[in-house]
Amino acid sequence: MTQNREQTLVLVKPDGVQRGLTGQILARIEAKGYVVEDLKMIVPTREMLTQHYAEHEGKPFFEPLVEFMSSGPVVAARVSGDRVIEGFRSLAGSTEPTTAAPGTIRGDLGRDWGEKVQKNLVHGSDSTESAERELGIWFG
Ligand code: RTP
Ligand code: MG
Repeated sequence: MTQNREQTLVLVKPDGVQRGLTGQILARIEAKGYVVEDLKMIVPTREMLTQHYAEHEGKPFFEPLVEFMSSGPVVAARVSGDRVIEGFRSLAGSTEPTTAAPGTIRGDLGRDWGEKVQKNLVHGSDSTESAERELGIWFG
């Protein structure tokens, strides 16, 4: 069988940390069989977030997103496993928590709070290129 061991960046966003869901979220990642290789809690700087969300610069939700993401501590994890990039995105569910499928992190634990930014609990890298770039930003 071909192995495709990858690493991805997972973030528990400020809403997830503030709601006390970090443990549950990490438990779901581990229960699926992925490995948490490194872990830290930080309040990200604007500069880090501008790099992290470079693809969204100029979009209407960019400013509120940076504001929200720097509003409190974020838990960053380097997670490994075969096809973990795709696998974690699937576990996280679609971006909008109101309609994310039940069974996913966003679908089970998230909802709409009537705000400008989708507070959707987690981030996961969306490609091998993004994962490499984002792990560099968060873990150096
Ligand atoms: P992420 O990058 O955080 O894993 O989420 P994603 O791929 O599902 O979503 P993406 O399109 O990359 O957007 C990044 C984050 O920006 C916030 N967002 N808010 N219109 C909105 O209110 C809006 N659109 C995007 C979300 O927090 C989203 O996860
Ligand atoms: Mg994204």
